[in-house]
Amino acid sequence: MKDGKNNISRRGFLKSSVAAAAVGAGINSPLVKGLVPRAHASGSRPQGEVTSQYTACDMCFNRCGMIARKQNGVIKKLDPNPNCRKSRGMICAKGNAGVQHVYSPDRLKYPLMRKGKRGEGKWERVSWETALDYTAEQLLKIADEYTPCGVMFTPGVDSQSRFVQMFCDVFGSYNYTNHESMCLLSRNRAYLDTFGEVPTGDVLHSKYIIISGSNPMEAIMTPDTIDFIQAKKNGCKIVVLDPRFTKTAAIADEWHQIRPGTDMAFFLALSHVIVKEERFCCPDKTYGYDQFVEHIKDYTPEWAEKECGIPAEDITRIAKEITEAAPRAMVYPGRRSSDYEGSTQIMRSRAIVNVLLDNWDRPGGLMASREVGVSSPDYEIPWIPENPPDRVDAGVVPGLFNHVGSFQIMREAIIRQEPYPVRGWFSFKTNFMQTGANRQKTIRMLENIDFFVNIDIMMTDSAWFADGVLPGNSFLERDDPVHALQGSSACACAFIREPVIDDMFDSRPPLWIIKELAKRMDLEHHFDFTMEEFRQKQVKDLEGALEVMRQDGIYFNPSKAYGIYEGDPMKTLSGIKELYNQRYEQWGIEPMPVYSPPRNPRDDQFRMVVGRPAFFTQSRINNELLTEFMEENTLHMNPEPALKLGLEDGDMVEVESSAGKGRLRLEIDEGIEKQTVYMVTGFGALSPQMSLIYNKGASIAEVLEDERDSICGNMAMHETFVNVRKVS
Ligand SMILES: Nc1nc2c(c(=O)[nH]1)N[C@H]1C(S)=C(S)[C@@H](COP(=O)(O)OP(=O)(O)OC[C@H]3O[C@@H](n4cnc5c(=O)[nH]c(N)nc54)[C@H](O)[C@@H]3O)O[C@H]1N2
Ligand SMILES: Nc1nc2c(c(=O)[nH]1)N[C@H]1C(S)=C(S)[C@@H](COP(=O)(O)OP(=O)(O)OC[C@H]3O[C@@H](n4cnc5c(=O)[nH]c(N)nc54)[C@H](O)[C@@H]3O)O[C@H]1N2
Ligand code: SF4
Ligand SMILES: [Mo]
Repeated sequence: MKDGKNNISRRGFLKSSVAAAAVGAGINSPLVKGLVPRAHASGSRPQGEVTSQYTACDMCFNRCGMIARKQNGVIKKLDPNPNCRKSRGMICAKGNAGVQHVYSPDRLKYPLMRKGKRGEGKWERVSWETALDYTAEQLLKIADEYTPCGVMFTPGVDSQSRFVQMFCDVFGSYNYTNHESMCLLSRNRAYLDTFGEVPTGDVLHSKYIIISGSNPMEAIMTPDTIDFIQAKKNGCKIVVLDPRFTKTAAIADEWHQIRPGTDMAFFLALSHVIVKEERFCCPDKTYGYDQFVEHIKDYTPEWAEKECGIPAEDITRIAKEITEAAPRAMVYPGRRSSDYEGSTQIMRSRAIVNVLLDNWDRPGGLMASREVGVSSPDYEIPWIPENPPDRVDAGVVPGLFNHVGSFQIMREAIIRQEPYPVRGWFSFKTNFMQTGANRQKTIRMLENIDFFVNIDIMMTDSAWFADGVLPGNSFLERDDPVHALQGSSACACAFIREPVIDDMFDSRPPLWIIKELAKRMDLEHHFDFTMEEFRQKQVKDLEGALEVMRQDGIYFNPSKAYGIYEGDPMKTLSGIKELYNQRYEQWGIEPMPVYSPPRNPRDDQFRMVVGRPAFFTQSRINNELLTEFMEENTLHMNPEPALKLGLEDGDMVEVESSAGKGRLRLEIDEGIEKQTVYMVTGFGALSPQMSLIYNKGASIAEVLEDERDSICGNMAMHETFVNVRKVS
């Protein structure tokens, strides 16, 4: 047993969970009460003492509060932490499967260096000393020849990714990117350019919610996923627009099978009705109201019906209903928006409806960031005179986020070696070979990469193509910095992780790896701190917070939840909510969303859309407890086109786009739009060491074409058109 300070004695634990249930009564008492654990499940007679320790899940980015139960040095079970308001005292199937994440036989055990050709799978086991020496030498060599910007850094979602960012900065590269440019940047762009801030939805207190382009019943977001159910019980009306009949559609009051890519037509028409019927209270609190009224005068419900397929009378009715519920109403500010070339403007049309609902910073509407109070310790970024003037992906789209750029544009730049060569890749906890659309292009990019080092816990497809593979440790083996969490009215909280078990095999924590590399590059002074010293700096303004994190597994800051702005200006250029965006005007793009119909597949083609099931996170599916739910992916197709193509449920089909192809079984799905197909991400692994998913199903990354959002460079995956044919 490590002497982690957040161990809970069993008695202490039971006491604290009962207390938590009582405290939580105001929030969600039946849920929390149901979770007070019994000492042991009846019938189980453990041999050694069962110890319990607080931690936080890392099976996806939500970081739900957890309690690890350990016996004889082995983690036996992961339970929810009832004190955690963000996760409402729950964990999901993926969280439960965290035990298998740690103990998977497929875990990377030692540092490996490539021997054969890339992707050939010939590896040599080396010591950490050798691996670190070689990695540092290669990165320095590239920096020497091509400047430090010659190395691209891509850390994934992790509490320690901040250290990778620091490493990138002090190494001297601007070429940092992460999952965000394949995930949520179009959403962020749109909300920043409307409200000056990216909000969270106050689902729990809402009376009317339109969910469009999100599927929170499967794409789990805490607490939203749980709160949708509670809100519905409280009488909230839920309207879902999705070309697929999802689990979210299943709990909704209304589901409209919208034509893919036409959401803007629906939302502009919604605005049209709200404005025309003078259902908006406060035009003077917005920038460009008059121009907006003029702009949407022809976007009538009758016009929109022809575009999106949703009847005009429904659009008119929904506009009336949602404004009657306002301000306790919203268009849900869903997360993933890596869909269309026009995603930012589609998202803007949704954000604008939220402006018209006057729901900003109010209960049941959109919430501004609450204060958690965790600080980000400063560090100095060196000035490197020989570096190029900007990021390698700069200047291609007007609304690029300078801090993360765009993987899509970077990959193009690396392939063309323009505007300058990038020859190194440092990746921690990402698997772009499965999550970046157009896998063949990623492989092509590697032709111009002299050295690719990948830190993962498994030999993923990305690791399989690396030159050096370093085994990272998992969340249950780690000391992590303080991590602040936001997420609706429930939470402004923070937690830490302390090791539940020792590092398995020869795996190492990210900060250790970075410190060791920094030592070899004369950069160690930047990392001259212990984890505890770093945490102390993070909580310098929160007296006693670390103790609370250790005692309860979570610290909650009871800061103001609503009315945070209270008359203060918005963080937009005009200081008020922008219907008309001045910056877009400066950039020479449409200041208000202008509808143009999506590109559509030919009659013999289908549009591929992405999404996720509740039991997998992205490509992290090589987990025995989770592949039980799905052993291989299938291609979902509506019965009508299937009949035309002579296809039956279970047939083996080939799905092919201009990017690539894959073979998998067909699944007849009555809930999917006729010219749309869908498949789950992560299967069809190239790496034989992903033993549960190697050669199982097909990889969607191989098939997805890689268009991009024309404003912010986010990957646009739903612009993919495919042909489907039967194969034997
Ligand atoms: N086709 C398709 N593509 C998509 C999406 C989609 O839905 N479909 N979604 C997009 C979105 S929204 C996102 S956010 C991105 C996500 O893109 P990625 O961040 O690339 O996604 P993951 O599959 O979560 O990759 C995480 C990697 O971290 C490894 N890992 C897990 N735990 C640890 C650990 O403790 N230490 C280390 N070192 N490694 C660890 C896993 O083995 C895995 O290889 O993908 C985007 N791409
Ligand atoms: N179980 C699980 N939960 C997760 C994740 C995970 O991998 N697994 N990943 C997490 C991450 S990183 C993210 S970003 C979030 C993503 O969470 P969400 O933003 O909810 O994303 P998706 O699951 O991609 O859902 C997108 C939905 O949009 C639909 N859609 C496709 N085209 C259109 C269109 O033109 N119009 C409309 N109205 N709908 C359309 C798709 O059919 C799909 O149901 O989920 C998070 N939660
Ligand atoms: S939603 Fe599930 S996988 Fe994600 S952090 Fe919570 S319990 Fe873990
Ligand atoms: Mo994401």
